[in-house]
Amino acid sequence: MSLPFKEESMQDQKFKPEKIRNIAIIAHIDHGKTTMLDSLLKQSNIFRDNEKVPERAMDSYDQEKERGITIFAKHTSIYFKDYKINIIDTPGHADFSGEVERVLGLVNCVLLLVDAQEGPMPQTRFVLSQALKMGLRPIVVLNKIDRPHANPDRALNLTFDLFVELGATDEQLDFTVCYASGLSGFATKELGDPRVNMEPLFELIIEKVPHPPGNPDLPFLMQATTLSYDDFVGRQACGRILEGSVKKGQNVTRISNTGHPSQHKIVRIEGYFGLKKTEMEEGSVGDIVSLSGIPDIMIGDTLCDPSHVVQLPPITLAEPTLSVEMMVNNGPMVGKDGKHVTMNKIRDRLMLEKRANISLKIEEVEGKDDSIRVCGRGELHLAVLIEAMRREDYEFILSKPKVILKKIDGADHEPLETVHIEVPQEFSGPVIEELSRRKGEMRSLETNEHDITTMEFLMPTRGLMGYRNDFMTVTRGLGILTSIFHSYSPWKGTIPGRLRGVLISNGPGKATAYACFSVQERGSLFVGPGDEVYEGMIVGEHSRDNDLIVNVTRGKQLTNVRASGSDENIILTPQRRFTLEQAIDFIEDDEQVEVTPRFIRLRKRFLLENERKRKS
Ligand SMILES: Nc1nc2c(ncn2[C@@H]2O[C@H](COP(=O)(O)OP(=O)(O)OP(=O)(O)O)[C@@H](O)[C@H]2O)c(=O)[nH]1
Ligand SMILES: [Mg+2]
Repeated sequence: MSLPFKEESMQDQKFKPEKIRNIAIIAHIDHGKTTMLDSLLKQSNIFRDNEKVPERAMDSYDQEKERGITIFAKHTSIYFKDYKINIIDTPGHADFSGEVERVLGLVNCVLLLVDAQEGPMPQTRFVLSQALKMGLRPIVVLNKIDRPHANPDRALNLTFDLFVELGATDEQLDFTVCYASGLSGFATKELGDPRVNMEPLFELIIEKVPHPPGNPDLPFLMQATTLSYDDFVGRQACGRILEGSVKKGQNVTRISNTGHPSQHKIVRIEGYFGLKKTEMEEGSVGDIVSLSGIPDIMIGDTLCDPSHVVQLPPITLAEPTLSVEMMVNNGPMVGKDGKHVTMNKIRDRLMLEKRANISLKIEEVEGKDDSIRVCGRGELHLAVLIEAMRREDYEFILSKPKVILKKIDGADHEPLETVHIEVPQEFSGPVIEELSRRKGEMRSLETNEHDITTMEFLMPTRGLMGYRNDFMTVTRGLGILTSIFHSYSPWKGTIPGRLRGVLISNGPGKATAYACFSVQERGSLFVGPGDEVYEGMIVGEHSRDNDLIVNVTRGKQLTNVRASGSDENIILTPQRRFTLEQAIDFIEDDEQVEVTPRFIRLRKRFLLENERKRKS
């Protein structure tokens, strides 16, 4: 059965709270949240026949498309029968768990997606524990049942065990289950039911998700949960209306986190119609809306009716675990590529980011005015911000990320992570060996009938840093590695770093094919002919454990007699080019990454300092 096409004007209709459903889709990374939303969007008939709907339509941010993962939680509204369903897509990568924590306050239920082949994974545990803590009763969706080795019964049993383990109440344990394939676009209430469309899931959402609480006759009340930015109206605050309603042009009071009140006029109210933002005249209780007109609004701020001022408790999130120092580029190539190179520019950009990206922390570095510390939830959390800044023409230097230590009973404690690994069995040996070297403790090991070995380790975040590149190489890209914060534990002692040294350029110039050819025997090169290098720049990885100073700019000596054909015979091995994360992952304490819009260069810190001393 196909539902009638919905007109955009539906958005303007007033929905009573009984006709609104607010729900978030949560899961481990890649378990199919965004793809499931594609099917829900398509089958709610909000697209015209000739309208092209992109794959993973909700992943609209450029880095989301490129990386194939969701980074920011985003909401949309779809319509089923006479109901309005506000659905929030959330990221599954552990580094963005702050996004999940934050949006759970908006919804009254979650769809917990579990890959029917893989079963629950570390991030399933995290997001489920958050949902249970909030008192929500999840609907469990065993997803990807079209996969050849899907085993929904096993996945369901493991999910049930996880609920028990996380201390679910009897009510929460009595969860509703459905089976689905977001990719094929069907959901069924029983495993054997005909696989037709998503309607069974739509019906479950209407039937099982409690409607939002709140009284339409009380004064307006809302909390800013997410921020967005619009070129015309500036900053927008998104949240669920907790009580009453709000009209365009109405005055509201904003209470900041510090309790400071200010008066504002609402200039625009927006909701969603599928992928489009649409304007509304009025927002009413239970609905999720974006409000414009409060220029300095911050996450967690309360918005309320001036006649009835209350302050809602602030939104708190788990602390960052990793920090990186961002410094002004003091290298010889400063300003050649990037436009914004001063500390003031960098600081302003970071402060702007902090407003919306609240699991980020920005700190001054004592005694250094050309440096600022950025703290986040993990390497990817930081890398997404750094990549965004690069694209906006910023240029700076990064130090090796450090874990953030906590003093507990006077002793230093460091973050530990649970690391979940899946590799073809033949690669398990080298993985185990390397993780043990990095102070990983194996918790479980299992090989299934398809020769896939699944392992779980508990290890210091520090030990995992720098391992991801290696893991991908060792497993030839076939391995899966995910990790999630576990706890703080007493400092585990020294962890050996990279096994190999680096090749360092002895001076400035352009790399030549001739010089690269002779240096490449020493290890693998990161630069190729024509690349500009400078003294102290890391141009390759040595094949031994010590660092080596090399000359990659040397030209061939001219002789009176031209040896025939000698230049043409040079065959260079392709250079290794780093992505931002790979570069950050690669460096050691005395090394740095130079980030510019077009280049990622590595350098040895002390050599540059020596050079400066010599010059001054
Ligand atoms: N076989 C099969 N593959 C699916 C299904 N749903 C999603 N996939 C695939 O799984 C991969 C991840 O899908 P996404 O929808 O991006 O997963 P996600 O949960 O949104 O991932 P994150 O946002 O990064 O956490 C993609 O390659 C999809 O094509 C499904 O029902 N069946
Ligand atoms: Mg996604």
